[in-house]
Amino acid sequence: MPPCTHRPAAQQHKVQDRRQIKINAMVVPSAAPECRAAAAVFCRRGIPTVDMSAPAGRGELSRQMVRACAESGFFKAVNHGVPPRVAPRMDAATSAFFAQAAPEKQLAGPPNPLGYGNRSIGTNGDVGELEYLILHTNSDAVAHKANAIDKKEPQRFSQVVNDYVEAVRQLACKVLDLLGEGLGLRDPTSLSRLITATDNDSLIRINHYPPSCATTAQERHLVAPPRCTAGGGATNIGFGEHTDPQILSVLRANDVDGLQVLLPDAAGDDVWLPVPPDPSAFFINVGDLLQALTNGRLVSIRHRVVASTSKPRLSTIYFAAPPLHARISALPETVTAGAPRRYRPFTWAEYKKTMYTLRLSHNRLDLFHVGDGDAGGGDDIEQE
Ligand SMILES: O=C(O)CCC(=O)C(=O)O
Repeated sequence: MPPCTHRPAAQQHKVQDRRQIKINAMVVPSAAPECRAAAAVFCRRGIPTVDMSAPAGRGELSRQMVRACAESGFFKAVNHGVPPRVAPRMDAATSAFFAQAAPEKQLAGPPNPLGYGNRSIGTNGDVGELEYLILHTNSDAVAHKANAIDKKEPQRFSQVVNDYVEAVRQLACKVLDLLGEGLGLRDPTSLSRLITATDNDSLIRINHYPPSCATTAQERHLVAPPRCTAGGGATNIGFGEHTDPQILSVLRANDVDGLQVLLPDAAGDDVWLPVPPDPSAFFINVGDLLQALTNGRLVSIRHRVVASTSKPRLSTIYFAAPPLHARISALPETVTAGAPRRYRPFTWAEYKKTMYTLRLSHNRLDLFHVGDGDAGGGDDIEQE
């Protein structure tokens, strides 16, 4: 096994929509871990990295982005334009929250699904080595929750979160508009308009992984035997494998590693690839809804977090979502005779409801596949 890959037990995720494309044609290479064999191209060229300042022009930027999202569902955005003080302020405010004693933090819980949670993820038995805070990005919702999160200065906490949300929303919109252009959409802003609708359902999630469940660095780069994970897991799981259900996720973390993405190697077998941390960058994940909207052309990326060694990992993820009533259906430009419609139309509310009945690792989109013979044309995005 090469040092930068973990082969998942029994290759259990041969999902129907899994891309067959190998990782190639990546953009600006960034530092990659040592790698001997599997997923060698990814390892050799580094993770797909996109320079948002568009040194080669906007057209080339949108092509690079579509390629990264079609091949791996994931890229690292550099020169992203997020003001430099926004993220450190958010880190300081959320670190102060997590530094409190447990009874203080519990005042912001339980996660139903918003609020403070510890180890338990969702209501179907998933657990991870982390504590977290989930907030709706609506400023009224932030202000309401801030009273339990920062009892001394709730308004200051709200301001920090609102500034962060605004900055990452702008980044997400820029990415979606560029993807819209690269996909040749008649209205390239149709994707970003879903997440700027006043009643959008976007969330912000802050994960804090304490350094309690230690593996050695060597173990993390090999197949890590479990040390403190019960139940025969192959590694110490901080956050179990899953795809993000929304449209797009914008992830930023401190300089502690742990994030891994699942991608096929040269033989077509899925392997876990560690993503080197970079607090100056944002990592963009395609979510399930974007896969459905693009009729599978862009693929949602399966990822997980493996518990780290000596330092706590702090990550903040903005999940860009449409309004609950938004109807999700393949965009007409993505449906052709050769690429018939893959998913039946559904609302985000319906998708969320289904998601809440399933384990984290479930491939939820498979439940929305159209059967043979009922694949019609694509629809325009509608918000009912
Ligand atoms: O904490 C991380 O780096 C990623 C966590 C994640 O995938 C999630 O919260 O959905």
